[in-house]
Amino acid sequence: MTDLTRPGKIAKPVITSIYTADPSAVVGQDGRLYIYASHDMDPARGCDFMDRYHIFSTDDMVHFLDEGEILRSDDVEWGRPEGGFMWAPDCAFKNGKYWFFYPHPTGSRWNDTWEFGVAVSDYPNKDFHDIGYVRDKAGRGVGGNCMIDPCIFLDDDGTPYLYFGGGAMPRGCVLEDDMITVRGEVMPMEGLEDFHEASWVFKRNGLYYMTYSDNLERNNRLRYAVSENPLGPWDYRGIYLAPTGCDTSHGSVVEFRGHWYAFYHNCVISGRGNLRSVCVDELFFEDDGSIRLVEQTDVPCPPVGPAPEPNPRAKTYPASSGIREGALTLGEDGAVRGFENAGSFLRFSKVDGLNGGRFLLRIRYRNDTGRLARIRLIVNSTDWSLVNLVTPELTTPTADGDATFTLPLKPGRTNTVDLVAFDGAAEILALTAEPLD
Ligand code: FUB
Repeated sequence: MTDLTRPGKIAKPVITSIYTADPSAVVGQDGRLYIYASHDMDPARGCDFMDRYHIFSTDDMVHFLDEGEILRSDDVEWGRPEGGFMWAPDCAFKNGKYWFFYPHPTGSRWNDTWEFGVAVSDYPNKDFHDIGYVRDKAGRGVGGNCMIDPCIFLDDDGTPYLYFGGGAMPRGCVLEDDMITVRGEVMPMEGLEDFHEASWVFKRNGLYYMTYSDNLERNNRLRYAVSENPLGPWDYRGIYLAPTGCDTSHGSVVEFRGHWYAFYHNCVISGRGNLRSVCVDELFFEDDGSIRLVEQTDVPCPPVGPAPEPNPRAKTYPASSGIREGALTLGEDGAVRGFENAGSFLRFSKVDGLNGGRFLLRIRYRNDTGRLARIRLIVNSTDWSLVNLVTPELTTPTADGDATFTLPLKPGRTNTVDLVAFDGAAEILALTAEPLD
């Protein structure tokens, strides 16, 4: 019998270069699977600094592409002055547009002032802009104390339902066609046992499922309940994801190319509950519609589509072509070894941004030290992020010695990319810049 009170086997994350959590997996109109995740900024301070949402996508459930940053707290005019606190988001397609919902406080007293921001785009993966937050007919926000984790669910007839809540207060409502105004009343979701946060709703064989995290101390799990009505009352069914080794748990369930998947997070890379990593495993239903306990695995899901083709417009810059500053030792092949003295850096100048736009930067590296190494990624003098160079035990075919990060480059051979040693040791082999648009 599985012990459901403590972590068992720990899964290998599918996103390793930066820390991500709270994955909402959604199949786009183009048939690709998109993950709308929150971003645990590194270094962390509680969950206060969470910011700069990145989207990830896949066609085959093996290779996950960083689509880049879509929204940061600085872009949210109505948001708290101190920024941060961009928590678990979700997204849905309606009226020809993608609607991205995210919880964010309006004031400095963050936990009393949550609202549900809405950003909209013609695309599933870029060009989102904030249009304000969800309000009732009288123009009042529907958030408030502990009101986090929006989940947007579109029923077969196109009716949009919004779910949210935290701290034993699960809520649900219908939205108007404008996707930002509540139709009718916000209702308590009844019948959920030990609700903590992280609502997620999907439908299978005419039955509505609500998943959510529970309150098991330092070891939250994911539970579920079912209903014949999208707003309940719900019939509690059980736990489908055991503890992942993190204090929080948060996930989504999605059907993609004939398989069902459970997305969730753990903290196996960092060992810290506020620097989390997105994982995915296949999910199975029993004949009676109940969900089998998800097996958290350290192997990739079987591919359900073709692996991505190499991008013919990608350009690779070997480490030996970079300018080295500080105590970086070199191997015979010119690759940078011993990349471990904080502040030392490897500079690639004249990186070609072609016509400008979104580029995936791929840092090829080797880390056989047995521990995590991190570098700071600075492009055109802007500090974008710390980037993980994880050890082979944690890489998947996606991240096989490649750390990736998507950001905008300027047109032409005008871009400077600095990889600055932060901690740990690794060998940098090359940098590839790959245009995404
Ligand atoms: O990621 C910040 C918060 O932690 C989320 O909103 C919760 O669901 C929990 O995962």
